[in-house]
Amino acid sequence: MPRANEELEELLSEWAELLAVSGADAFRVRAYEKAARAIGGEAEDVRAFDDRAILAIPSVGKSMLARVREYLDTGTVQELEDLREAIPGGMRELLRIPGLGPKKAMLVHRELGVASIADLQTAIAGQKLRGVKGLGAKTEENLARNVANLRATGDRILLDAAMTTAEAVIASITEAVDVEAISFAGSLRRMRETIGDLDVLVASEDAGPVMEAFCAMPRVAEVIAHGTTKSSIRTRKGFQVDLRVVPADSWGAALIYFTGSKEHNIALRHRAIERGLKLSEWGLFEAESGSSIAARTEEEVYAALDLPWFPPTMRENTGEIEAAGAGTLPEPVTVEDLRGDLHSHTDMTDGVAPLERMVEAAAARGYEYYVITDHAEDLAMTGASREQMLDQRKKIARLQKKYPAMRLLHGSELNIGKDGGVDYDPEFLAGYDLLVASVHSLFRLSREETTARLIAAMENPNVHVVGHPMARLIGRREPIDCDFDAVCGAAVRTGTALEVNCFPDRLDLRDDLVRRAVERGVTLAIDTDSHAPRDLENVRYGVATAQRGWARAADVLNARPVEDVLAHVAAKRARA
Ligand code: DGT
Ligand code: CA
Ligand code: CA
Ligand code: ZN
Repeated sequence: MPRANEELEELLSEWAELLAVSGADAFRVRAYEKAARAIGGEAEDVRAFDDRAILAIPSVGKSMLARVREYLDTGTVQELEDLREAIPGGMRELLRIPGLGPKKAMLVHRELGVASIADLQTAIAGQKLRGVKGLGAKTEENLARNVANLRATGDRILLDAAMTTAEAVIASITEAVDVEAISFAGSLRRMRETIGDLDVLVASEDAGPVMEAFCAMPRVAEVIAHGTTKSSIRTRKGFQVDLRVVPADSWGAALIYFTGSKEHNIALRHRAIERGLKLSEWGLFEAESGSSIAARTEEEVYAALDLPWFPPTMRENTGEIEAAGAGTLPEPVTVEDLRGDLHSHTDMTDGVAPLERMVEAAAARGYEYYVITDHAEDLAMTGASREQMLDQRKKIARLQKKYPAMRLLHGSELNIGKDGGVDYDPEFLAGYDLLVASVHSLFRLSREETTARLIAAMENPNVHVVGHPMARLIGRREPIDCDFDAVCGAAVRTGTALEVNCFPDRLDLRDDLVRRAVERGVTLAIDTDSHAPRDLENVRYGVATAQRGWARAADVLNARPVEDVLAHVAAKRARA
């Protein structure tokens, strides 16, 4: 059964949004948002929690407990159902548009009858918004641009949302029927940063019951196609899922085919033809006689083409087949290679969980070290004062005694200013074990200014890792513009690591930039930037992104022992 945490997070965020569009006060909306984040960020399945354990989750009080209980007992909450009835379904999607808050969404709904993004586009095209009191032509132009932006990536979904759905689909099928093998395939298995549709592959001699179970899942909103070995559905969240059933005999060939990429498949097929063979989703065959050479496992099929097995993250036909042939394909970094995390937050700044809970979650992963890097003072509204930081350092020292096998390090996430300067002063910074520095403002400076800004930050002996270096938010904010090769050059020269941030809406550096950085000898840090215990599990997305960029364990700072990480910091400070 899927964890109740994600379901509750989704339910409470929907609730918060519906409250917002219905004009509830901001304090109430915030309470639902905070509870949603805290429950989603809880590492254990709340289904197994008693009332006391639920109340121990940050931001969950008595009234929220009652709603959580009602959901766990009945599968829904009546009060939310009433809100759903009262507010048109499309209103929620309007809130996805940057620049259209709940107040403006209500305004266009009341004045123009707009109840979906499509309605809004029609209203914008007809220049109707500028006539509404409180909006104007400027707002209309901004919204037009933001809607267009949203459409550009809006049809693809983020990796973690796709993964959560795929895992739930697989659980539903395997609970209902026995199958010989089941896997997600397509771009999800390759861990692209966004996913068009979800592909699930099943090996079974009896496809009928699998199809039935798939189309009857509670999350299905619409059956797009129901065939004998292929079906497609759309979930209530609007995700399309394609399912295929193949015989176990051709599992390996089918998995290669449906994992793709299409370009990787095409290159494989050419390689087969060169060898007098024919490759399809059914297997690898002799072209003349049609007799089968290999089909049962991926390894067999690749081996018959004189190739090693490729991790799905490296199947984009960007040179992997040639490199494998030449014996130069790198062995990519894995989740197991990581020994610690260099970037994490607590509720002292904008995290949802206290220090103790974050450290407990890191220890549960078996990490050898964990760096707490709450936001520094220059970050408006959020950053911590020096007193708070020093107080946290004492708490960490006390907590360290409880964790003899894991080294706790005190850091901070500094803010890179316009000219590359950072928070605090050199004396205060010298008191930290390790420092991350990130761009959190002024995202649209010129290419020259941005390049100089990043390089200046890296020249600072107290900047050891650049956090989410391109500052992008997938589908919401473009990367900052810089001369990336110059940035890599400075990273190598100054001994600064560049982060691969694991947050599913960041994945920054993104895959192609990882590849360029690795080629230039840059040291990477694969960090979760966790704001909740559950976020630590995002390592799999960051590691996949690093694999897509062909990074090896040797390229990754936090795949090294703690002594090496501290030596990296000391080496940089010694140059000053
Ligand atoms: P997406 O869904 O846009 O994120 O990307 P994919 O890669 O999941 O693409 P999708 O769902 O259209 O197809 C799943 C896999 O099936 C794809 O990765 C490779 C295979 N495939 C689909 N169409 C073709 C094709 O025309 N030729 C070949 N060789 N393979 C194909
Ligand atoms: Ca797909
Ligand atoms: Ca598909
Ligand atoms: Zn952070």
